[in-house]
Amino acid sequence: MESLWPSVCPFDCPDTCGLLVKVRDQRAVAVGGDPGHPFTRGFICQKMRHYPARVHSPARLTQPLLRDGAKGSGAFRPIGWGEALDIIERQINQTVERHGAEAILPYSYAGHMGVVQRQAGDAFFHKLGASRLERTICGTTAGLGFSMSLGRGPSTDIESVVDSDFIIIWGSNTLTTNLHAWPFFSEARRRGARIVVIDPYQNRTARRADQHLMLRPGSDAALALAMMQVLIGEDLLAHDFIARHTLGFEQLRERAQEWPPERAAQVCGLDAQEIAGLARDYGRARAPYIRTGFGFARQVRGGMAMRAVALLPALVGALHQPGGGITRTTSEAAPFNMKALTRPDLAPPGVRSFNMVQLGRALTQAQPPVRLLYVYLCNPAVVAPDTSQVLAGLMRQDLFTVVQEMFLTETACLADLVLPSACSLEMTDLYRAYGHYHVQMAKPVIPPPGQARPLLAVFQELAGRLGFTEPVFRAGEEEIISWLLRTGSPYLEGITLEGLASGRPLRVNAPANPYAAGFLTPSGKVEFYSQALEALGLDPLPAGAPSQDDEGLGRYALQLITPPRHQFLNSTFNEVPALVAQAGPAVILIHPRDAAARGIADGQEVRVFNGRGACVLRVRVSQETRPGVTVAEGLYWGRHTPGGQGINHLTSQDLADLGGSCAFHCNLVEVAPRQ
Ligand SMILES: Nc1nc2c(c(=O)[nH]1)N[C@H]1C(S)=C(S)[C@@H](COP(=O)(O)OP(=O)(O)OC[C@H]3O[C@@H](n4cnc5c(=O)[nH]c(N)nc54)[C@H](O)[C@@H]3O)O[C@H]1N2
Ligand SMILES: Nc1nc2c(c(=O)[nH]1)N[C@H]1C(S)=C(S)[C@@H](COP(=O)(O)OP(=O)(O)OC[C@H]3O[C@@H](n4cnc5c(=O)[nH]c(N)nc54)[C@H](O)[C@@H]3O)O[C@H]1N2
Ligand SMILES: [Mo]
Repeated sequence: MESLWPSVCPFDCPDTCGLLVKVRDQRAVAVGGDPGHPFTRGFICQKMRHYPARVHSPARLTQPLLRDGAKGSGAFRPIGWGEALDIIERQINQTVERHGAEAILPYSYAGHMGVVQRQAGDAFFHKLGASRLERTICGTTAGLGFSMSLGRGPSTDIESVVDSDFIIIWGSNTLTTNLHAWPFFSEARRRGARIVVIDPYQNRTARRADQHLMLRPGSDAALALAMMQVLIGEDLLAHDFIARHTLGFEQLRERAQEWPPERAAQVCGLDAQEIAGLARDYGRARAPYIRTGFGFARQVRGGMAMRAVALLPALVGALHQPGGGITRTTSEAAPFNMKALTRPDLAPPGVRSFNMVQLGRALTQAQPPVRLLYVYLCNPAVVAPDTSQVLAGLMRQDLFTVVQEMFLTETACLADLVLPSACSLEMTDLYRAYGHYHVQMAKPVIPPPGQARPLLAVFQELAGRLGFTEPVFRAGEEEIISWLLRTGSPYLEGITLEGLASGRPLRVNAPANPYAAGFLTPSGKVEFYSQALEALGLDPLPAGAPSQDDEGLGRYALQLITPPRHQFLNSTFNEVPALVAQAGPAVILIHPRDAAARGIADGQEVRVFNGRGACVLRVRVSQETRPGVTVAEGLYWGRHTPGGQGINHLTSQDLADLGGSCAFHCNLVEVAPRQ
């Protein structure tokens, strides 16, 4: 007997697709798109078409595993849940007794985006008094930079962009990382819009655009300031909007004067005419729109770059034009009552915290040391920067590491205890998106394999053993979802547990134009001049200085960016052989001029290195990147690369200017033929 069930894609992608899962004999035999989903409209990415192979993979963990050999040897023996939980309970009690609760550190991110399971450990670690984790690895720099200009809250609805006549895709590889936005952009193009991509290399999206500005990584703020100069100098301004809704225009005018297109052209590696032309097209468009990716914010001055770009629509009044505007994230239109689940009030005051970008330092340098690391929904041995220091930390003999996972990832291989996890098709959860305005609930459609369990069940059992009695440690998923919906927010009015139980996507009450009612900045206006930044000792105006990898300056000549690969989702899907095969070998893209200068030929294996580490990749010599810039797409597990080392051996733990994210695309490296 076959049946078809609604579900939701659990992965960290703006699209949060509505799915239909075909189930036979308690197995998911096919996953497809739900045609009834207003944003994702019935098609899914290549990765998710392989979801059944991932869910039912022979490599899936089905039993708790205890290390049974040297650390990192990968030798484990299966044990029962009772024994596994006894061990964790004992480890926690011993650690607290001997070293205090702050010697415990949870480490989690976004392997599963359902709100309940993703946050299932928070209340537990708060109550325990464990060290706090700042979960900043992805979007906090982009978020803070953007909000310093336009404020918090949701941004332009991608569905409205069909009415735009000029679309800039700025530092986003939309066709790979936000696929379901493309039909809306295409529809705008069918109606006459032009699509411009601003990106250091010719990614999949740039190939389909009408124009591609291949700027140097880290130079976006200079480009935005030069555009401002042209808009102001040629009076392509929305005077009425500026007068009513912005703060600090006169100071901005002065700052922009410092950035004639000729100066920006030097910094960006572009032609001054090209920059002026872009500004004119943008300024003359009826409803210009910008899709901001995260790309240009993953730079050491990435917050400032995002802030500068976010100011452009205010100069031309695009924020009040149907079809125009700017999109960064939509998730703030679903402001769930997260505290009911995460219970920050349970944490003792003054507990120390670690930025997750700096896990390497936390595990090797923190005093007093971290003794018990509890990892879930994250694969830091691959995704965190400065891998060699992360690995040195995980190899410490006096560190006990628990990893809750679906697969023996590189992180799990370094654990002392591995717990098998259920996946999205096997648990109940609530989903919101960061690329559209729909929320949806999914219920289990198949049972978990073997002894795999949902995260919530595991943390609740541990809480019980430690004598934690708050309701959050007993409530079921649906009860928790009902708490999450109690917000009083007009956005969530009418969204009920009963409505969600249908399994259908429900649209939140985000206004058609999120900027119609003003801006959630301190002044209520768009802030060309930001007193909040000034108070932080930072430049109150957008600043054009480019980002650079100071550590490599003068030592390594090539910039390296490390954006997502089409076939993977961060490091996930490395466990699906068909997708690994499709992704092909881990490659570094290098311009013919740079290859020739180093005697490197297409297809050769090269050593890519800097002061932080090295890895071996296969070269693709190509004009798809610019001279001086190399590109390595994707987070391959180390074991899938020729030298066994992933790309994050080359990236830095230093934080970006605002919000504490990682400058994953700001690296200087050198490349040499493999010895
Ligand atoms: N297939 C697939 N989809 C994904 C992911 C994945 O790994 N694979 N990851 C998901 C996650 S977690 C996220 S956060 C999003 C990220 O989605 P994006 O925002 O698209 O990804 P980024 O890594 O930020 O890179 C976007 C683009 O920025 C460019 N870039 C790098 N540096 C600069 C710069 O200095 N200036 C400019 N203008 N561009 C620059 C890169 O070349 C890349 O083309 O995607 C999600 N979707
Ligand atoms: N060089 C470089 N590094 C990057 C990036 C980059 O662009 N360049 N991107 C960064 C970004 S944007 C992000 S968001 C981070 C992402 O970093 P992570 O959040 O660590 O993402 P994944 O690599 O997908 O790892 C998630 C893990 O969760 C597991 N998982 C999935 N579902 C479940 C589940 O239901 N239960 C349990 N227990 N586990 C599950 C998966 O098997 C996987 O191993 O990586 C960052 N790292
Ligand atoms: Mo991310």
